[in-house]
Amino acid sequence: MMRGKWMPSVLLALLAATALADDAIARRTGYLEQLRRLLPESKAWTGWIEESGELPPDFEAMPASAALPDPLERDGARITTPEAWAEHRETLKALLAQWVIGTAPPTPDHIEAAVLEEWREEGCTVREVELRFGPEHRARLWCEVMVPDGDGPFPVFMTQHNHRAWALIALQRGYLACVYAGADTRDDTDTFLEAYPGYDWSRLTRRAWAAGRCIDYLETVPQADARRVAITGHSRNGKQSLIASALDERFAAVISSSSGAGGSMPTRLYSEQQYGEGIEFITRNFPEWFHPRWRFFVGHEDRLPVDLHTPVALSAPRPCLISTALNDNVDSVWAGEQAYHAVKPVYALFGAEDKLRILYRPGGHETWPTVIERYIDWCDAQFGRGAYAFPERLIHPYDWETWRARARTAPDPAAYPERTIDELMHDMWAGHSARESFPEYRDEIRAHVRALLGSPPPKAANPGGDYGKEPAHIETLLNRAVPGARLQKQDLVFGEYINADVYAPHKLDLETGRAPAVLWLHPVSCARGYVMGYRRGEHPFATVARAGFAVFCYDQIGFGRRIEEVEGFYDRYPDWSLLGKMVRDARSALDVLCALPYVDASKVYVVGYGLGAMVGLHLCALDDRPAGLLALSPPTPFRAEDGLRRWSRDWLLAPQLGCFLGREQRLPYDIPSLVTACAPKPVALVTAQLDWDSPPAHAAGVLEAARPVYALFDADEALVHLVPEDYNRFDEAMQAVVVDWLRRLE
Ligand code: GTR
Repeated sequence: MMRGKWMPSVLLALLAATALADDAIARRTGYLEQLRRLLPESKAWTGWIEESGELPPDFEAMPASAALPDPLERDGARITTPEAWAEHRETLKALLAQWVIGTAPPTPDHIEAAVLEEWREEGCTVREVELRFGPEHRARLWCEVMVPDGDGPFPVFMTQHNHRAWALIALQRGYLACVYAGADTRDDTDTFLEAYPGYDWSRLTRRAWAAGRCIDYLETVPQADARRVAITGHSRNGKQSLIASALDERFAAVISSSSGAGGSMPTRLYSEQQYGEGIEFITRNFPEWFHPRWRFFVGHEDRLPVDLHTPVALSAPRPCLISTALNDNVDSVWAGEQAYHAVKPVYALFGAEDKLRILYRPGGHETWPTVIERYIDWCDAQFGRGAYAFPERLIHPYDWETWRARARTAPDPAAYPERTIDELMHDMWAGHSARESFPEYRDEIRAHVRALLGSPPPKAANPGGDYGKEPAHIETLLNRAVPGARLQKQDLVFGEYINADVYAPHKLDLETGRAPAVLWLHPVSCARGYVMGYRRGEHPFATVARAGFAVFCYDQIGFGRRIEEVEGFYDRYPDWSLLGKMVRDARSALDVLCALPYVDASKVYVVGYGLGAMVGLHLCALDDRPAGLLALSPPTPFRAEDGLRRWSRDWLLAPQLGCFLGREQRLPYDIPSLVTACAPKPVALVTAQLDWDSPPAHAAGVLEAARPVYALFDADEALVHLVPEDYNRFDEAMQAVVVDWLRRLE
């Protein structure tokens, strides 16, 4: 009897499980088809998919998080001891291998070293060595060691073949220098593939693992202090240096030099939506560097179980210096600092907070001797060889509690009633539901917005001029010297001494023409401000200008030319907000833009992307001059999950809003309020289908909530939601969406 009952329930359970598994397969197949539709062709990737038969993971079943995963969180609990971390570290390593870098073999047992050549130079001996290891010693690695005269043992400075000149500086500083054939200029790591056929490691992982073989060898060299080995490399070699340090704890220090995407830049925070090098770019241009599985996450970056702050976390508590340049387009100052804050607690677990530092240098992606001397200062400081100071320098304000302690005024959520978005919209609108009373309604919203942007310091108008124009070398650094074909560019200075570039079609007569115009508000874009650091095709501002618009572009505070202006902002203006400053700058831009002789001031549109959309919404709510707003990847409602934290606490854009964290229902305005304050002007929200930062459903909700106000003006059609099948990027297809909307208004 038991049996009779038992059988059907097992069968049912089996059937249900099979149906679920089928659903998951169908979803995963769907993701793959969509990726193949959206992503530019990568033959290497397609080949891998065909060969391996792999499908993307079931994203729906993976936890989503816009914030960086906390390295100290395990199954919802927090790790509080070094012992627990040691265990968790292995899990993170395995996840990193699985999703991003592939798996490397264990340390080989026995390594053979044959000296190829040895010679004397000034105060040192130089030796070229061939290492052989692995099954039947089939794997091979060339390296060169430069040993200072004397007994040693000397600390070791290790880097890749192409950075030999860096090694010479280290030698000059008394290090045993070691360079190995794990670089584009000399790479022996293909021999590893033959020796270890069962591993799916990518090229950078092989190179990183090669560095460990050099330590194996150095452990046999009496003049080498194998307990004091530092590894470094630049850019792609910065990536491999971090991987080396993550994989092999014998590295006593690591310096990641402008390592960028797949290095120290987390994918969630440094991608195409931040004008950086996203997964799509890097896995297509350099298909061998990482595991092809990583490419599945384009458009689903928020599902990555480990992000690229993990190799730094895995280096804790060993010294790690993250070196970058302020205008380095391979990196992002903002994303780097966010990653730093995310990893710091791991170092804190060991009381080793000062072992993690960011080192800024001026300029772009390049390095020069001063920079390398600083790297060696860092090694000296860590190895007890010199008291070099590496004070913590952070550019973007981060610490909300400090802001709160200093601000003389801050909003009090208790002063406002608790309301859902619907209640908020309804209550505020209820008193004014006639066209004539709209200005009162709008003024009420404006008053709330102004109050939450903090107290602005004094301001007098600037009609614009050209004193202080961007000099040519800065234009070159920020990649905006040449306006490009069929365009002309005017440089000017506006507001509080801010540089702007106006791009216009070359046929527009600047004295007699009258063109519609666009105020362009860029997203988080550290290295180059309004110009993309990485791009496919044309720049958005150029596309729009070619379509017949005068496009007013400038770097917002904290980006491009103005990167350092954000540092210490709240020391200077404790009661104001960065968002308030950004809106002020945008309004000053309108002062000048609307007065340009070749601009039709009745046709000035605002186009903002990401952060720029946030600024644009506030600008248009406060200022009557724009004729319309297009917001790409707009902010989600503050009342939505995680809608407030990013703007207010993770990054002090509007710290006043942070007072409402956990009490969002008391906010006296929300994103739909901003839209309604623009009524009846056209407002378009553009959210790519795969935009996890600004999901289409939220934008749809915002417009829905705003519709009753627009209906009063019979302007329902002015509110538009565009949802291209895409991920969050501003490529030419997305630019066409923008141009199309602008043209329709024309
Ligand atoms: C770039 C790549 C960067 C960086 C750089 C380099 O093209 O996009 O991530 O690795 O190469 O290594 O110089």
